[in-house]
Amino acid sequence: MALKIYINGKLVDKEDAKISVFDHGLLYGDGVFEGIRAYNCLVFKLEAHIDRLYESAHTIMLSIPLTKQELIKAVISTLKANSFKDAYIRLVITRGVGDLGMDPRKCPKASVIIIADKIKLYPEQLYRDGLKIITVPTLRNPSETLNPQIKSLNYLNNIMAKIEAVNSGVEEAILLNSMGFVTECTGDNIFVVKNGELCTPPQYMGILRGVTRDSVLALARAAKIPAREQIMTRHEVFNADELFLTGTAAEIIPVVRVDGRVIGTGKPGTLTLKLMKAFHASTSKDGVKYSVR
Ligand code: PXG
Repeated sequence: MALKIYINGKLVDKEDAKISVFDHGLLYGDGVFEGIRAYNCLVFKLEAHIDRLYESAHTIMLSIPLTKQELIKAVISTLKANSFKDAYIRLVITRGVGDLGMDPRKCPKASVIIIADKIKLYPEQLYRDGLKIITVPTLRNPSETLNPQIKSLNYLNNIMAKIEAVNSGVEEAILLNSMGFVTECTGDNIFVVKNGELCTPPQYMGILRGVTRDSVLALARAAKIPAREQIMTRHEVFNADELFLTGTAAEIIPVVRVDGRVIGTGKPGTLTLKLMKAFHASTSKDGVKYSVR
């Protein structure tokens, strides 16, 4: 059965899921998106993702032609149409069809696209052994230029960093800001563990406030693990007892080497493993339920 894609109110076969070359999402990266996961017929943290999507859209003055409830319904319909119990969901809102000028006033209606597909994960082995990552020359967009809090269709900043990581033979990259402080990775937030305490860079360092990051902070606090937002340099990263990344696609993934330095014991840490367990347990709880035939 062909994959069913939602475009502007219709569920169509993948082959027929097309948008105009005049769509400003394509011409200018003018739009916003979300990456969401469904676990065993539960869309994890769907409301948090929807809220963030509407906030991104509000900031770029993009009016989503559906209410939040209607959009939630459309996500569920897309999952049901594909009989997916587990899925990776990509919600994309573009400025819509305009002319070749960048003026968004020429785009009368935003396009709404929902793609649900099988999740592609990092190989299981990387969760057991941990990732090797590097810091890259590309700096994170400063908030005062393009706020990373807007999850926009302009991901070149992140893609540049990804290219630099891949060129060096690793999967992920740490991006610093212009002051040399650690921000985040290309599509994941970063956490260090030091002396039993969990630290992650604060939002004002110029990061996307990840939904998974928020979940991990809440899980840590519930487990009485001290957790705080703290600015950090590479020095704190190199000298961490444990290090891990968080994101919707990657969930929690341990990191064991940064720029050639071994982190902690060189193996995923005990606190990291504990949080991975707690996170997996939480994916059956916090979200919007649905059923498939
Ligand atoms: N930082 C950035 C810059 C992101 O794009 C995260 C952190 C983690 O946020 P959540 O809410 O997912 O915990 C993201 C999320 C990918 C991919 O292929 C990841 C994201 C977006 C697009 C693709 O891994 N991002």
